Amino acid sequence: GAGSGSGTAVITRSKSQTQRPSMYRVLLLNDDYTPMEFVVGVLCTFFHKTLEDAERIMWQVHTNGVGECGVYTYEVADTKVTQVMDHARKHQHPLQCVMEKK
Ligand code: NFA
Repeated sequence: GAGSGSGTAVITRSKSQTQRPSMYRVLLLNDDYTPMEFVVGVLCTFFHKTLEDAERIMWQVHTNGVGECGVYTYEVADTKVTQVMDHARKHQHPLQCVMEKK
């Protein structure tokens, strides 16, 4: 380090003034039972997708097993996951919604 007597200098590189928040992907997972129309409704209602985008994302989840609903800050992503999981449970569908750090 740069303690007295070492004869070496420490050069510090300070971080930028402003910090952007970490972003989180909200994902839907495929299952064999949740109706396709229910998933499209979830995407329109909770993620404000157009019917066209909602249908595209639903088919992507159905085909690939997973698909992205949106990218949000932690608190917003966490709220969306809770809303979707509560909605699915209320309708007795096994739909799973999760978040992951980008
Ligand atoms: N795989 C479900 C079905 O065939 C549809 C579905 C799509 C479920 C996307 C969950 C997520 N009914």
